[in-house]
Amino acid sequence: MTNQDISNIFREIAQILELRGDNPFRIRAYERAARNIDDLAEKLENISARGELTTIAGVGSDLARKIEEIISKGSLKYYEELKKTTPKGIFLMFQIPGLGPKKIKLFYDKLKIDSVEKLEKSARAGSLSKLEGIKSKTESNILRGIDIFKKSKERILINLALDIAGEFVSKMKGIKEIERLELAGSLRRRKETIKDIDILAISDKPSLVMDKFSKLSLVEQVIAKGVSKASVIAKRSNVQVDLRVLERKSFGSAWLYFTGSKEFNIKLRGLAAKRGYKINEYGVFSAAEGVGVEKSLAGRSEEQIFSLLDMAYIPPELREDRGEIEAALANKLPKLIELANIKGDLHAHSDYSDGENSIEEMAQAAKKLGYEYIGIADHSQSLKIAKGLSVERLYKKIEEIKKIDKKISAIKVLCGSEVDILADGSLDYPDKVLKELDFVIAAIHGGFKQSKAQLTRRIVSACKNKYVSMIAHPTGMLWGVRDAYELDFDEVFRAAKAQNVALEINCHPHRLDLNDIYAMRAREAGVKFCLNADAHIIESLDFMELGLGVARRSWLTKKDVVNCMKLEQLSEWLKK
Ligand code: DGT
Ligand code: CA
Repeated sequence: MTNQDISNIFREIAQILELRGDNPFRIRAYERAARNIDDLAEKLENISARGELTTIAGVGSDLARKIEEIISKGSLKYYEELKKTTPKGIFLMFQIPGLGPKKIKLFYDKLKIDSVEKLEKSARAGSLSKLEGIKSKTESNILRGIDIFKKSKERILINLALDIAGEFVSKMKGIKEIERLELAGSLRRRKETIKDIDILAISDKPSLVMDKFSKLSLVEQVIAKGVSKASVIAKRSNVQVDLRVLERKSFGSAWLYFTGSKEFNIKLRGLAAKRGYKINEYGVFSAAEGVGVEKSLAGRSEEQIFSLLDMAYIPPELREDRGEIEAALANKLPKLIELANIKGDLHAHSDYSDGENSIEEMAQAAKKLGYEYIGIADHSQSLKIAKGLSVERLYKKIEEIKKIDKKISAIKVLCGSEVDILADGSLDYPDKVLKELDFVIAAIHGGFKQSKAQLTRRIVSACKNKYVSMIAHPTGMLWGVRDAYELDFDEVFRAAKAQNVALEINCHPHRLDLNDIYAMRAREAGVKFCLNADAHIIESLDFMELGLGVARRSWLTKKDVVNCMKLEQLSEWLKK
């Protein structure tokens, strides 16, 4: 049982209870526990073995007992009983953004709708709006929600893919015939979402490796098994995992080929051809030689191939045919930002608003990561659902942070706020309050349906406030929930640059916002960035690494990113 299996059980319990109109507190408790379990870095089994389940935020003695039952028996009686009352397809309907339990129940009771497919059909046929209280606008909203839902099912998020790939790699380390093991494909390029996981291995016993791989306990189903390639479906998330077994002498060329992207491969092949080479997954060959007499000129390592083509080594994150090949030929590739360059995080939540940990716990966790500073930025007063802070509580927090900062050595604790940009573009605290903070990160949390011009104006006017240093998750995209809102990006980038406001690369896996496409454009426009984990619990501070992938894919160097500055410089910049 993985942590996710267990959190899914809790999530489904919450959904069934919702349908029954059960006690809202009970429902929230299951949801909260599920969310916090997803964020854990450690396996529940290990925590349980130490008898420490109740130290997990939101897990009391009752839920701890249920987790223990799932771990020891592989199932939960309470859940199995509840589940009998609910058709399976209903659980997927809960994942459609904008569709709540009341409507799900109504559609099920009145129209026997118990799957996403039936729901889509009924919405298209207009039968939902024949029900009392359902407008045709609701119908089109549901169809839009179904689109977002479907999109989120086609690919999985990078953090989940990394996790699953990590499990495969760690199990495969036990296969002694494997000499070397590497990830390839979109996962190695650190794309935000992944269709399938590509793994390469070196071995001189490929068929043995194929056998052992396809029999791993992580495998749900084997879809293909050849001499040197196997494709399986993993139990987790039903994601496809491809393994290719290679010879040592062609590993570099295969790694290059299967890392992609496809567009990069095509461009590189063209370049090689111009130089009289033929390049494929087996090596680099002289184009002049006839078939059968070919001798590989390079192929052991990627470095060897780039060097034969007389170009600099291109980091995997850049391989998208966005100018990196030309830059590598001219020896003008940027020196990409690295995790070690990050000196702190300026967007962390605490239990003052909707975070799970205290300020002090957040600060200690950030210190463990080696950060020089941590910025605690809780929500502002209007964001009631996230327990946004009244002015009074904000002042209390400022005082508390001063005390904590004195108490903890070797890390600076900064007091900021994630301040809502209201519908009219004004900020959720007056200037005289903002002035008291170490920094302000402004964000849009509502009014997403405004026009492009209105939304752009809101962000631009936030940039113009002299206390605002950053704009959080600039496009508002939330994976599986909503698409990015419309913005005039050129105007936003111009304002950010002119006002010296950094745009956030929010590192939370559901956001990764700005993404690489927009961040590249912003960098070209001369904008600065800030990489923030937006952690609501200490474990999530590690999301930084996911945002780092986006930053590298966007060609960013440490000079482009404000939280690569040391504390002293950063403080200067915040004051500006
Ligand atoms: P994904 O799986 O959609 O997230 O993205 P990738 O990039 O991992 O794509 P995938 O798994 O289909 O293929 C892995 C790599 O293999 C890809 O990045 C480049 C290479 N490749 C696949 N198909 C082709 C092709 O038709 N032409 C060329 N040149 N390369 C290909
Ligand atoms: Ca892939």
